[in-house]
Amino acid sequence: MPAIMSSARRSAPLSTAPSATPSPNLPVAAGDAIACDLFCAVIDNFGDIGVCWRLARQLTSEHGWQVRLFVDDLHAFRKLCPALDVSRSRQAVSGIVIEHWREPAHVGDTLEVADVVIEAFGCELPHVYVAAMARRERAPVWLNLEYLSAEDWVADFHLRQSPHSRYPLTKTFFFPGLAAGTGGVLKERHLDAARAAFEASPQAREAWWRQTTGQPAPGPEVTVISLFSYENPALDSLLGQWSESADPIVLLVPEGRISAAVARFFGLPSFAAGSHAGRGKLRAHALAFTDQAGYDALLWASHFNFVRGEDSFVRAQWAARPFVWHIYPQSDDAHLPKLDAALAHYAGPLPAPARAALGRFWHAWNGVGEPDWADFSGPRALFEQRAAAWAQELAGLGDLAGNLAGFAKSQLK
Ligand code: TRH
Repeated sequence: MPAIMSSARRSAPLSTAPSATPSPNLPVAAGDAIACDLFCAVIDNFGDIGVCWRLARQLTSEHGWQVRLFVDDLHAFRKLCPALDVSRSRQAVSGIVIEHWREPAHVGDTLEVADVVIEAFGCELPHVYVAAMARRERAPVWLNLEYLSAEDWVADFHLRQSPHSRYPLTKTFFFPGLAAGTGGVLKERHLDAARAAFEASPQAREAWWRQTTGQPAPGPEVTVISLFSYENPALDSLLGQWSESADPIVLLVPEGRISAAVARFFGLPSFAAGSHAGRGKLRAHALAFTDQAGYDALLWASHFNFVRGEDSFVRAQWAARPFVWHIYPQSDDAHLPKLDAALAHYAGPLPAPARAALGRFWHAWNGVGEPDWADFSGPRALFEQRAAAWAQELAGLGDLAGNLAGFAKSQLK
C-alpha cells in the first residue's frame, strides 16, 4: 500500500519509491504550479497516447503545470516519443513525470492526488486514487477528456457534470470539437511559426527530403502525397490510378498498418522503412515512424495528406493542406455520421461541385463508393484555399489545452 500525500500542490521530490533515491532528472515542482495527473489507457493504435502526450507537453510548457502522465503501454508510447525508456517504471521526459501504469489499481509508488485529475477517453481511475481524491482537503478538479467528434450534440454535452455515486466528487466531461461551445482541439502556440519557417525555407525542405527519404526534394511538377491509414480496400484502386496519372506522384508511407498492401501492389515482400518502389508515374517511399514533430513536417512537405483516427486528423487541419480522413471505424457504421459532421464544417463553404467531389472521395476512402482521384484532385486549388481558411476558423475556438487549463483554473479559484 503506497503512502498517502494530499497536499494542495504536489510537493517535491516526487519519488518516494520504497528503496529508491529520488531520480536525479525528475522535475521539481515550482511552489505554485498546478499539479495535474493524466491517466491514459492505450486501447489500440497511437491516438490515445498521441493526444495525451501532446496535451501533457502543452500543459507543462505553455501553462507551467507540473504534469504526471500514467500510461499503460510504454511500447506504443515510445513509437512517438523515442526518448522514452520502456524498462523504467518512472522517468521524466520534457519535464513530465511518466509513470508506467502497470495495472488498474496502480497509482505510482506514492499516492499523491493532484489539483487537476484528467482521465482520458473514459479510462477508469484506480479505486484507491478516487478514494484518496475524496479524502483530499480540497477535492481536485476531475475531468474526463472525451474523443473528438464534430457532431452537433457535442456542444451540449461539453462541460456537463456528473456527481460520483459514492463520494462527494464531481466529474466534468470535456469534449474536443470543431465548433463553438466545444473544447476545441490541441494546437501548440509555436505551431504556425514552425510551419511557416519550414515552408519558407528551401534548405529546410531539401534537408527534410534527404533525411527522411534519402532522395532530393522533388520538382514542382510532382504531386506529393502522405499516406497514414488503416487497412483500406480502396487502396489498390487508388494506387493503380496514381500509377497511371498524367503527372508524376510521390507517395510517402509511414511504416504501419497499410504497408503490407502497398508492398503487394508493387510486388514486394514488404514495404519497411527505407524501401522505395515505383510503377508508372507513381514513386513510393516507406518512412520510419517519427516523433510527433517529425510527423508534422511530413504533412507540411506534402500537397495532400491522408490521415486517420483523431490526432493526425487534427494535425492535417493545422497543416492547411487538402486532406482525406480515414476515420476510426466503429461497429454499425457509427463513424459515418461523424465523418459527415466533419465534412459539414470543413467543406461547407466550398462551391457545390467541389464539396460534392470532396464528399464522394472521403466516403469512398471510408468504404462507401469507389475512389476517383481525377474527380477529387480536379478542384485542388479550391481545396487549398479552403484548407487555409478552415485552419483560421478552427483556431478561433482557442486551443484545447488552453481551454482546459482555463476551465480548471476557474474551478480552483
Ligand atoms: O493511431 P490512430 O489510428 O489512433 C486512433 C484514434 O485516435 C482513434 O480515435 C482512437 O479511438 C483509436 O486510436 C484507439 O490515429 P491518430 O489519432 O492519428 O494517432 C496517431 C498518432 O501518431 C498521432 O499523434 C500522430 C503520431 N505519429 C507520429 O508521431 N509519427 C508518425 O510517423 C506517424 C505516422 C504518426
